[in-house]
Amino acid sequence: MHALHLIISACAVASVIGVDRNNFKTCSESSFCKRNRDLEPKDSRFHVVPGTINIGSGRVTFELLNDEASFVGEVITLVDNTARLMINEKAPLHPRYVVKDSLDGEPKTAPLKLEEQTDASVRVNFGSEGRASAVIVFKPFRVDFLMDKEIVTSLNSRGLMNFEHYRKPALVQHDPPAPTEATEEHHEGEEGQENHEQPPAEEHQAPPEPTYEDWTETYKSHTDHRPKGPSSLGMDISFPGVEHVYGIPEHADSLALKLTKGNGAHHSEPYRLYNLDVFEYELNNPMALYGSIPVMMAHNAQHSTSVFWNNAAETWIDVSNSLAKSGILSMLSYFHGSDETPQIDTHWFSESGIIDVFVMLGPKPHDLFRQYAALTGPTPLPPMFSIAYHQCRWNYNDQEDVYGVNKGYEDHDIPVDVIWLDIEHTDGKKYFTWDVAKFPNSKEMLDKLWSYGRRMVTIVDPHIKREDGYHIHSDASSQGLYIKNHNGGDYDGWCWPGSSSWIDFTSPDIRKWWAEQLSLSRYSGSTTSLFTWNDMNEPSVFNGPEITMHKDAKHHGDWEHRDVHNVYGMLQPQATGEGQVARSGGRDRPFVLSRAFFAGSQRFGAIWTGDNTADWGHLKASMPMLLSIGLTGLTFAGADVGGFFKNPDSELLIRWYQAGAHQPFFRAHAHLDTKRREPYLHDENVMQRIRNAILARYSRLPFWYTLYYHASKTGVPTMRPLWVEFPSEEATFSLEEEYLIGSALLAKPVTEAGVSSWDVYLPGKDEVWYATDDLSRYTGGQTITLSVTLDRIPLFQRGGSIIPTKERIRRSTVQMLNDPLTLTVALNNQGSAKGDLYMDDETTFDHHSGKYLLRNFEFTAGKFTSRNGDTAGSYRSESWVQRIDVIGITAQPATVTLTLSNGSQRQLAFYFNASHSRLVIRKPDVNIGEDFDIVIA
Ligand code: NBV
Repeated sequence: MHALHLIISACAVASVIGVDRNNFKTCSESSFCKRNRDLEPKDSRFHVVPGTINIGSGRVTFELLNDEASFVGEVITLVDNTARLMINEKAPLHPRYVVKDSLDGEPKTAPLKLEEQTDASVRVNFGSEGRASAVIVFKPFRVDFLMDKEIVTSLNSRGLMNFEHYRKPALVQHDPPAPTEATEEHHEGEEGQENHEQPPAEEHQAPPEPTYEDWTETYKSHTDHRPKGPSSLGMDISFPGVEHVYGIPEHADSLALKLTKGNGAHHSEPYRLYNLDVFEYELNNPMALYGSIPVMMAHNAQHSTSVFWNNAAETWIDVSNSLAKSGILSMLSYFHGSDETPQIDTHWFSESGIIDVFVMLGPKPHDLFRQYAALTGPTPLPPMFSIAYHQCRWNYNDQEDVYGVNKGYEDHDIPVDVIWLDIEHTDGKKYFTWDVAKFPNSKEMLDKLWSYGRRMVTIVDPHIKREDGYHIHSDASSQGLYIKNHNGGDYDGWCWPGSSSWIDFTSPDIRKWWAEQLSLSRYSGSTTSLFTWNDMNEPSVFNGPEITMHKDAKHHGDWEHRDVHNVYGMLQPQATGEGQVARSGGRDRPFVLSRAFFAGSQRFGAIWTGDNTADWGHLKASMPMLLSIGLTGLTFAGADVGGFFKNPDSELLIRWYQAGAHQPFFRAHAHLDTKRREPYLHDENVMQRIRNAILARYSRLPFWYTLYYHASKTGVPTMRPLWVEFPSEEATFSLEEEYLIGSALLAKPVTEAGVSSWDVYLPGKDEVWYATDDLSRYTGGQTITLSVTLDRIPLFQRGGSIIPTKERIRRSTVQMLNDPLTLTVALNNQGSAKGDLYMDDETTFDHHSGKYLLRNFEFTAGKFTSRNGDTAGSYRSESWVQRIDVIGITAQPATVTLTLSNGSQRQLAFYFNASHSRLVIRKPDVNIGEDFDIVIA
């Protein structure tokens, strides 16, 4: 056993050969995937049982039949133009898993109005201002959702719905193959009772039931005992009138999803959602990665719609396109004019659970963010330090090494907020411990960092070393906190510490226990300036099938790992964050970074895109990857700056810092085998460029923080594809290398070597864009060719926006709290602009009880105003407005007059630069919390 594991982990660490596709299933190697994918569009086998339609308040229920079993269906109408379709077996042989952890509470139902009921269909109206309707067609069964009388989403219109009801093992069941070496090893020490159901004797007399496949399934040396038999389900979902769909991360692929089936298919495999630790993942690939968010957005110039497939089992999604056939449309011709509409057809199938689909009807991208946040929760406001710059490495060797890194930043006047420790800081990979030879006094180290305003993050993975005397293992084994194998013993697999077991985070009680491990008394050597990184939580199991857990492992509530796989990883950061909050007596906001994620993960911290590679392709891929993840609710996301594997040359490293500084989560990280590459280790000119990128992040932190504030209110991502802000501009629909930060900044980081010019599309015919460095003015609706040097970060401020910054160079955000503010006003074609600023104490939950401040800024007709944007906010900031820059102003003013809310007035000094069309208003020196006006005459 050990030899095998050593080989696997050695490969995982040492080889540099790219992804080993042999470790991961293709669709045809996964029996349920193949069964579902092979289905051909046809009239659905499912139909609504006549007389079973029941229209209640906020829901329509019905029974469905196929040739084999009965099902119950519900269309639930929810507030804000959202609906849910749930289909389960009527009397399943075993309960079927319904995912609850993704949701931020029970979705709020909305009343519905019956519009029409016939023998063939029922149509109900719901949502805001009666704009949304659902039509349930009985035979063949399909459900259409309409917004403003247009069909925007059709479910089962291609008849691909499938629902493998649980059944007793059929007579034709093959015997499970003899356990192989690996499976025996995996379960070594256990009694080999096969406790999955065997057909009772009398069943043998009955006619054989149809069988889908063998009950058990083997993959390589692994046997999935699948005691309940096949249980997959699927449904087709079409988006009429749409040619672009987005989302379903995590894939290292384009932002606009590619076709996977039919004419023009780019990929031969469906997109796969199954949280996996993929060593050296490949780009342009629909293979599964570390996280899964089963949410897809469909967009055209008129409307945006999205669907959330709330299922945590292994899921695959085919994407194809078609022209909607007149036959289908004619059935619904009472809504439709045209009979030739392009559409995207998708086909979703999962291994177990139920059909549970939320449909969000928009109709605009911003509506979708709000609608999805109402279901799964928004990103809570992160503490300020966590959106600043992080320095990580596998590994900082010891306390002295950490001090050296701190000193490197100090000596070169480069801000950094957090230094990270990877797995080697522990005593033998036992999380919540320290290797005391290397870290003899962790508290002293943490306090020393804190004296510079710097925090630390340590890694805590979900696999627990099975070692006697290790307190976490002792508790977990004696109190039954581990996931079980299919025979009921503790699941025992191989990971960094060697033989390990995995905490069962699906149990609320076990999460509570885990949270207690974060307390200062349990986590010895920790302080309140220590935060957490949850890695390997897909979970990664070196000797498991596809490097993850066996699907027949058992969780709390007797659910199989198969049912919960994709949500498991999210529940670890949830428990970890709860522990950090409890540790501070409920005062401080938590910070946890997780590698695995699922729908709803945004509630529990940040994620990153895992083990990327230091090459230009991976830098480029970080943009669409982060955009997809952000579109589906998880805006607090980043990619390892510099690339995890291999050594970046200095040009790539500079470009990566420039990109990372303009992405939502900004952390440099590197593999154990790479050369040290902290910014201060490079030549002066390289170091200065990296430093400038980091400074660009720090100066705009007030702006980023305000964007995170908006994300916390409405779910809107901080990093946005251009079409989110320019929804009717088709030229933006496939752009993925450039993006907006909020709605005011457009970034297109350089992602190629040796370039001296860089093409940037600036959206909006009526818009003006200003390069943030030389203030050149460009009109929108065109592609410009920008000349770039290694110093230049292509970044544009949108005319009509006002951006707050803090310009003093500091060690960390702690020292910046009360620093003065600069406001940059970029004028649009009408000579006006708007913006806002959110502030609070940056660390605690006091903003929940009103301790925050929101300012609204406006510039119009030569007058700048600052007004309270939320009178409920009572935070008093010590920050002052030190400068106001007005960009795009053509005439030199004669006077600039400040008027305070008490009526007192003062002339302000100013400076006008005609060639840059820039007016600098000096020292208004007004507290940021005050109302004031400035008139330029
Ligand atoms: O803990 C070591 C690494 C970590 O540095 C990296 O960021 C994770 O994605 N970890 C994976 C395990 C091993 C990777 C080869």
